[in-house]
Amino acid sequence: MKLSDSIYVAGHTGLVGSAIVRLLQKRGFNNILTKTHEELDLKDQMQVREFFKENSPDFVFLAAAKVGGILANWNNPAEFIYDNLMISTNVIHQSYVVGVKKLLNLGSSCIYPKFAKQPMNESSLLTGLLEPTNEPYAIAKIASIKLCDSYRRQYGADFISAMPTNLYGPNDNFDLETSHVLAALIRKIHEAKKKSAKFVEIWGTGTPRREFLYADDLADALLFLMENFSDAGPINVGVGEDISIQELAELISKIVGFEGKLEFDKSKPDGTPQKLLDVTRLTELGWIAKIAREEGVRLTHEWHLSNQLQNRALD
Ligand code: GFB
Repeated sequence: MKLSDSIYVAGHTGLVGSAIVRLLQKRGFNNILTKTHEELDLKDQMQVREFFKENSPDFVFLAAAKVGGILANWNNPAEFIYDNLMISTNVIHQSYVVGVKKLLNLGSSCIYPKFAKQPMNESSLLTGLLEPTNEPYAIAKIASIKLCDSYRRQYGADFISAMPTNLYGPNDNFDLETSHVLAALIRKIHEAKKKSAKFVEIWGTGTPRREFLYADDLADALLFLMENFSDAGPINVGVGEDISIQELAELISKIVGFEGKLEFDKSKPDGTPQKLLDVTRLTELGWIAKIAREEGVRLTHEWHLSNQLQNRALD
């Protein structure tokens, strides 16, 4: 990739897209193309067609998606399947139409079966039933992998699909109803500490295990894949180790300085019992994660605090 190549980052305001833009800017890329949701609705086929015709980017990072935590997925299945199918279909097809040199499509580790053998290898795709809480989202993401693979096989398009594990970092969503667990626990535990609460509520049993990747590490891996990888099928991006939700809550309590108890609300869903990616393929290509979990949680906590202060200043 040349520094002057035009690179469209779809979803640049989100957790992943913003990390990709930060990295591209740091590396000196000077032709980064972004559009806000108001300027370009990626669900709208005509708008996407016009945008690609006018801009004809060299490279595309497809980081735009309707995403959310376990409850958001469960409560909004129609949006999670429709929005994601429309976004992927429009962006991938128009990238082919204008001859994009390379496209990187982003999925999620929830594409793998609920009871896939751990750590989950890329070959476990479509070998079993999905986790019901996020099946619509997972189906849309599987469809987007198959779109890339089909355009690769039929038209020779260089479209690749990266499957990150659970993510966190700056620009994450901290809304308690719709967020993922790590952001939610930073906020809940921080607020519990401020109120000197005796306990904090954690959804589920605390036993599910998740792997967490810092967004800037993911961006680094994605640029690495854009420059060094070209193949069909998903390629996993993770750190190679997981932690239980209870252990995560304990780690965040330590970082935030909360000394109260953890109370588990078992009426809330646990989701998949374990989600740990097999990252052998990526490691063999020469990439490993660099940001340790404790450091990443600290940075995310700091970001949340300064962002909260900024929001208050604007009130
Ligand atoms: O991150 P999370 O919402 O999604 O939840 P998934 C992970 C685990 O944390 C579940 C527990 O076992 C939750 O019950 N948990 C505990 C909490 N307290 C909380 C809380 O306050 N908020 C949240 N959100 N969880 C999502 C999928 O699954 O992961 C998506 O639904 C996507 O499709 C994404 O793949 C990466 O890891 O279970």
